Amino acid sequence: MKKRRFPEGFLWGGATAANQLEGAYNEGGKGLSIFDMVTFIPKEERKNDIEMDVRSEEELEALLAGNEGDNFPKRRGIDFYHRYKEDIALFAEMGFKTFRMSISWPRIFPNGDELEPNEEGLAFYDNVFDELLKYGIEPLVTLSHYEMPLYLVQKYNGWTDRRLVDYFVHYAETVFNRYKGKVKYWLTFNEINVSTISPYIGSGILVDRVEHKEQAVYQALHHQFVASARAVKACHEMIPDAMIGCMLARMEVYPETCSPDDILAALEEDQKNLFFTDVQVRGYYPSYMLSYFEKNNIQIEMLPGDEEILLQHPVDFLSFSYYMTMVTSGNPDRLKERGNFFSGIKNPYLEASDWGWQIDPKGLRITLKKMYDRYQVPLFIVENGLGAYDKVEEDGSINDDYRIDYLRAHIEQMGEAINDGVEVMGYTSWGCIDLISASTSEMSKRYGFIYVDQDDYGNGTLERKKKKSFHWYKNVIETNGEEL
Ligand code: BGP
Repeated sequence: MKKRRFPEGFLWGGATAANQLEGAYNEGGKGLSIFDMVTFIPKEERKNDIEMDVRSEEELEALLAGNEGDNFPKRRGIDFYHRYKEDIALFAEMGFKTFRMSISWPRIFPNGDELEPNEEGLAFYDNVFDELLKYGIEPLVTLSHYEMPLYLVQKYNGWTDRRLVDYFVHYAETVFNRYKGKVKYWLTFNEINVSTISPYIGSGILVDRVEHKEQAVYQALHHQFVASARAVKACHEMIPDAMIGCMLARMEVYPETCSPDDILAALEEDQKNLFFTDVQVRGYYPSYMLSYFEKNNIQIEMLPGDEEILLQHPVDFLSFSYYMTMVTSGNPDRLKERGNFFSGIKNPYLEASDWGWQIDPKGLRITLKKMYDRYQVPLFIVENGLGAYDKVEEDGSINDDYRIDYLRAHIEQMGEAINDGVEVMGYTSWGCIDLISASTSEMSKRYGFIYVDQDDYGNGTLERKKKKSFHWYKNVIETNGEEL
């Protein structure tokens, strides 16, 4: 068997986000976040798996006034807030070199626009980082993972308002300053390209309040780009040995056939995503996007200095989530089918998960090669994994061979990409411990090596159990990816 060349010091680990695991949504002085108002819709009632029911303005008002109405399972998370020591001990047992987590912005600044941080929130993350470092696990911290303070949505309509740049930078500087001795790896915005699909989740925009949706989304994104670049600048100044990256949801787009029309359609679809990394890694707006703005009557308001800040402070590395690939066509009628999660067209060569996410390990190798060719900066796969239903057997075991197969095939292809010359810093599989799903708020869509006893309605003991994949992944890390 060919030897894989995972470099020494390769950062193996797992990934999570505060809003999906911490719980304690109203403890420790935390303000409400945008995710605290996403409703859980049972599978039978959902029209599709990307539907997220964001509440109305009135409900939002009621939430902010403390009149909470029903209780969403999401708010309980998996209670990491109180159980982090137990969970981190399990990560350490698997041999994690790194743990991707996010800081909940409203735990530090409950409203988002105040000057003084909430000390209790800061202290919580001090404890979490200390616990990780005790085991030699490097924290990899996302500053904003779908969880801005809800107040910023209500008062400013999220990132459409320029003032958020300063609020975010103040938040970033506060946590850089506090954790400079503890955290070396940072990410600015989780899946920054998601705003074009879900403006609320990605940029905190209530679309009912705007006239031209795309205009509002791209203007908000401009503010996020500037905020991200200013955070990069601050991070470099305040923590000289740190590395800070951008993060996007990476989905390769395949043409349905070799017809030039399909190939052009796939290229253009992909450019809409590459735009995000072009700005954050290369440091400027690409001409294809400026032309798209012109054709669609979108005017981005830039202030003097914006272009300089983007150019002078690109990210150190590029990270992404990778779950699936898409297929597109130059023929609009073909796109009306719904056989694949994002694009309509089903790829007949691939299987899909129970949620219609088409599984494509080789696509990971393709995307790694492409992104490295384009940018020549280190890459980091910070999310990858299989959402699946798990069964606890009578003897308490959980035999998740399907998950092992999925991860093995992807890690194998990542190894091939490294053999092809791609520089990869690390790999953190998504939801290393079962947590609440971002797109569906389900608990039963599980990704973890560690099972958590809780159902979609928040019932269960929250007891943690090791799955079969726990032992498998431990060995992968121990052998630095040699034994899969
Ligand atoms: C990514 C998000 C994560 C995560 C993951 C899996 O888009 O960054 O927060 O949840 O997808 O998605 P889901 O939870 O919807 O299965």
